[in-house]
Amino acid sequence: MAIAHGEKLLKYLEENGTANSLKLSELWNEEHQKIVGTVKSLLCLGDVIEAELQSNVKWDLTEEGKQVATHGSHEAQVYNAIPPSGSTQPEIMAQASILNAGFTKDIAKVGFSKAMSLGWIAVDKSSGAPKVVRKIDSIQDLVQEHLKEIASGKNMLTNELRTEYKKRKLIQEIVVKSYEMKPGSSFSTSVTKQETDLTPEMIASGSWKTKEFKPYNLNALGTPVPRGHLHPLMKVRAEFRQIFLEMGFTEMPTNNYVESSFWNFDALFQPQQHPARDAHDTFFLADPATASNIPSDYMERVKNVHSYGGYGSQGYGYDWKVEEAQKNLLRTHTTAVSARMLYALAQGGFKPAKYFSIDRVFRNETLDATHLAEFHQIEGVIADYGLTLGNLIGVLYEFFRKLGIDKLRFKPAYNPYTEPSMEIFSYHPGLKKWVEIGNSGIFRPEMLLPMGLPEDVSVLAWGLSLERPTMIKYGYDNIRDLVGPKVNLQMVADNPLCRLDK
Ligand code: FB9
Repeated sequence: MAIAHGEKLLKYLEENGTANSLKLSELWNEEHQKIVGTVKSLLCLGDVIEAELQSNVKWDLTEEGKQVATHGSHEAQVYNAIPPSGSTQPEIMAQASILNAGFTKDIAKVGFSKAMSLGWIAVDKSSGAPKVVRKIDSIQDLVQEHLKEIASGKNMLTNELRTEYKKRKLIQEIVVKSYEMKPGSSFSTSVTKQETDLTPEMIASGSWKTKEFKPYNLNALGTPVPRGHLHPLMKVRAEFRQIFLEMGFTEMPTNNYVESSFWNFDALFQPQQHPARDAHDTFFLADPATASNIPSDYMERVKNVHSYGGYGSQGYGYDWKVEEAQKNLLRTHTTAVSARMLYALAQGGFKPAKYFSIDRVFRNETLDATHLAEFHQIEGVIADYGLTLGNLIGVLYEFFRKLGIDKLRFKPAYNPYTEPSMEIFSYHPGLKKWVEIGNSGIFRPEMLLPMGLPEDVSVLAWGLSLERPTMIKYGYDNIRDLVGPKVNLQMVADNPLCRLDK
């Protein structure tokens, strides 16, 4: 099968030694893409030719520039719109604008001031109403001449003119890719395209006997099969889930974004006047506004510990209100789920347990490049007899070691529901500084004992976000490039697998 322009190109190469696809398309008055197709077909035949892809920057006309090259510059069109006797400015503007078709800019506005500055026109106020008149009998429209030269492939512009025309959006830089060719080691001027299919007709007619068939390319990759892809957040979630499972943790059921204030705050000994419980920080639900399924005996113990103390605590000494506890909200942390799980653990005989959760939480906070009104919280919880802060630190070292982090520092912190509490820091070699990577603590007795947990049981817990490590892992600076309505969904397919500890 012949290759279009194939033998013509080979003969040109034999006579000239080299060839450029762009120059051939101009020489043969043929579309450049067709010449490129010929080059690619010849390259498939083996070493018949050698071709190197080149990128050249050239100047070309914008759509506006093409209009000016055809109809004249804005200033020339305003000049030509003025009759020998002169005219009023509104008449000129109206007439020049009539010529607007195809121009992206208003000719009159651009042209009038340019023609004035060139001294082609003037406003005559000597006789009553101001009139626009020509100051010279004829003009040379250099802009149009220069643009016609550029359109024809010449580029004689000075840097100053190029800058001016670029500023007026009449010309633009374009990158032109072309193939630079020379004869290959198996060069020949007569080639035929190898057949890629053995057809029934070839077999019936016997024509296959005289045809050349393209050898199988056994290195060719298979066609990618369209399939689903995990979002980077879900890839990283799977990695964290694996780490928890390897450490013997059980995943908590987090399939309730809507939570009562009781489980989200009161059960955690977070006082009802705490600022985090304000609508500025929390999304409260209008419907259903109130929760009704809170265990009444447990709620009574929570009320008492808030108002009067107990279990060695003095409490907060305020009038605790059930209505406040019944307000429904979007959970602000997965620690609400941890509270439910620990309460359940206390019913029917305590046994040590290790739980984890990774799911969405919602906070009515100021949005910025790294914070949205929702994020995924990762939380680990360990309930056992006689656990200490040393155990918590040891578990944190093991957990973060599995993420490839072995340098940790701990800073005393405050959480309403843990005492002591620690912020967790890790040294970031890239940023050359210590960065916060999470928070942790030991749940307070005022939280655990009203649940019914034995007095010698202590519960360790820590948390971090899923978005922060994902942004670091995949190199995102803005959270909106990772989640939200403006995300380029192709990134879901393009992003590689995640290996947190590598
Ligand atoms: O994730 C956070 N930082 C982080 C985590 C990992 C990381 O790299 C990975 C290892 C490779 C890099 C950074 N932070 C917590 C710290 C900051 O990003 C912070 O600015 C944002 N925090 C969120 C909350 O902010 C409103 C991250 C989120 C967070 C903070 C605290 C907890 C959970 C999530 C908690 C808790 C907790 C404490 C005690 C008991 C139970 C739960």
